[in-house]
Amino acid sequence: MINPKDKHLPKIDTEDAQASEHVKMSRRLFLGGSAALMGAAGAGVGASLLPATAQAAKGGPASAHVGPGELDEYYGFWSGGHSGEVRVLGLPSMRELMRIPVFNTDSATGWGITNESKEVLGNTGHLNGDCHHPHMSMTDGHYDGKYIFINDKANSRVARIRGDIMKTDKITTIPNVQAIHGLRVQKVPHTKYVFANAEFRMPHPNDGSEMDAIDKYFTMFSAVNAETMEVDWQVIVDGNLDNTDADYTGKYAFSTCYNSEGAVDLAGSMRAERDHLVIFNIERIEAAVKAGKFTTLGDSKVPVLDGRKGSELTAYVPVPKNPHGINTAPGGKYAVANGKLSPTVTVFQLDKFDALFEGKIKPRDTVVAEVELGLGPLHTAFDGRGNAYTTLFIDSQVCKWDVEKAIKAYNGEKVNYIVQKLDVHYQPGHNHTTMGETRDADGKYLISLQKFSKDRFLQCGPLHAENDQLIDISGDEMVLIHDGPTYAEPHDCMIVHRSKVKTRKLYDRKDPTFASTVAMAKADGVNLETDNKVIRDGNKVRVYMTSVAPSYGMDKFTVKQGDEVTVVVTNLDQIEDVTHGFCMVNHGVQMEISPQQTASVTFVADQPGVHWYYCNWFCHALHMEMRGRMLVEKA
Ligand code: RUQ
Ligand code: CUA
Ligand code: CA
Repeated sequence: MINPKDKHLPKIDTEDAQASEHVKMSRRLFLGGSAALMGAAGAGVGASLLPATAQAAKGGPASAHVGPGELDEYYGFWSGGHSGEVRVLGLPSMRELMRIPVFNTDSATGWGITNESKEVLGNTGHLNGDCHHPHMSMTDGHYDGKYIFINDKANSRVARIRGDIMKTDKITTIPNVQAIHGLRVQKVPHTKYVFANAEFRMPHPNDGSEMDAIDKYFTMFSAVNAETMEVDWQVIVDGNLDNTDADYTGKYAFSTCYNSEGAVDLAGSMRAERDHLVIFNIERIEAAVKAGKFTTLGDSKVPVLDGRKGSELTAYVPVPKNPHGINTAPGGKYAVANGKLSPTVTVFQLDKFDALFEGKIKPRDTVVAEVELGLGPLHTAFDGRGNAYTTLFIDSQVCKWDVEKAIKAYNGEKVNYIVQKLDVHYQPGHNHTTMGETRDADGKYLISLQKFSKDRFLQCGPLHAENDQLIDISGDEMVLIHDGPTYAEPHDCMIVHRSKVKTRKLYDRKDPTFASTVAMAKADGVNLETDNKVIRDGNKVRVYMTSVAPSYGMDKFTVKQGDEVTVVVTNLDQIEDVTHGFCMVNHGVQMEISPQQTASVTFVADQPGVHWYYCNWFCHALHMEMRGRMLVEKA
């Protein structure tokens, strides 16, 4: 086994390996230190941070170390897979900064427990989720910081997270499909649509009358409106849908299909040597919707168009074999489909799609290279300098290759398009470069997300952590600089320069996330900012209280056994980071109330007696004393 460290660090001629290690270390520390000083002199947020690479200004690879009190240069948004959440990391330190509950319940924040979160979650009754693909909204191919979207394969949903407060604010269930997998945003002119692939083919109508008429099954490509979060249209396709991406003109989106066979079993879905990429012509689809050339399915009102083979709304390009990821290069000249069961990647030249839809060229004429990289290519990322980085699942490697040289080699020239292969540990799926899915790809870091960690960390029972590895790609060679254990399962991530993310420190009192609660208070004649009041409405009781560290505005209230009690807390603190909580002991309720936020929770007071409530977010030296009593009178 090759040690990647030996391969890529500059050779130092000494017999004492430890001494050379020491030389490298101190040089790194020296560079880090001087960069820190420069950062301090340059001052201000956005000034460059310590080991800001370009192979750490040629002194060796960058360090993932970000010193105490120093800020990271990038935000990483990590899919939490079947944990159902999204995680926010800082890069290069890989420190976990925040968790954003989405398709899960979260005890700390009360997500799935509070009325405000239940309103977002809807009443699907699903407490689980399986998210894969987080992507930030864009304007003209640049991240705009406004939203982050994520799919839920488990319950066929798409969620939106607000960039300013980092909370989920909308969740949409996609009708008439099963298992939303691939998700990407329209990059240009701005994110009007979020494209969502439904993976599994199914009967229509799916009314229980038939299981085995599988030739009648189909699935659909959906366009979710980024602002309304309604589905604007759906397109029926041949085969199934795996991953998706969009171009930089706003005209096309395209998805891979691994099951062109339409099989329902494993062997069947591997029968064909080629499956396909399906290209969606957005202008034509929008025109067809406008002209009323659509149907609807079931109870849903969403326009459904037929994009199966022969339709002028789509084009199908054969691609070997069970292709998985599809990735558009920054700037949008090329997109790369990753072969999975074929050792190849297929390179499409996107400006040929117009000619394809005009019937001037054949589907395969859009392919400008199809070259071998290694076993199990799954996803590709780009550095903005003409290099692509493809994960090889079976080889446990990242392959760096030169796109223009690959095209030359495909055309018969004798050039070596493979630049380097780096071992990763072990079995990579997605990878992602800093800013790499936008026009602003800066080629500093690559994240490789491994499905297995095996022996890399202390073990914690049979269930292992996964391993997210940080690689410095700023120089001629990739150098592994950090191993990051993660909990199930970061399918995918994206890395956004911190200048693109602008978050609030306090809630705006007009924040729409608690607008319904504000409206309820208004109807009760309650001023949330001043009043501490109990309102009785039949057997429904609404308890309104304020909070200022270290006390609630109300230290006791009385209800009757069997009442449905809604506690509404408004945090009047104006100080950054002073979040309060509300927990009613033995009632299964708990929530976060951040500064200037209103949050509410409803429960049944079914146990007579005195019940304590307390603040469970540490807020003050007298945090333990921040508590009160509810008396439940026997019915
Ligand atoms: S997929 S490991 Cu769910 Cu994005 Cu490729
Ligand atoms: Cu308020 Cu702890
Ligand atoms: Ca197949």
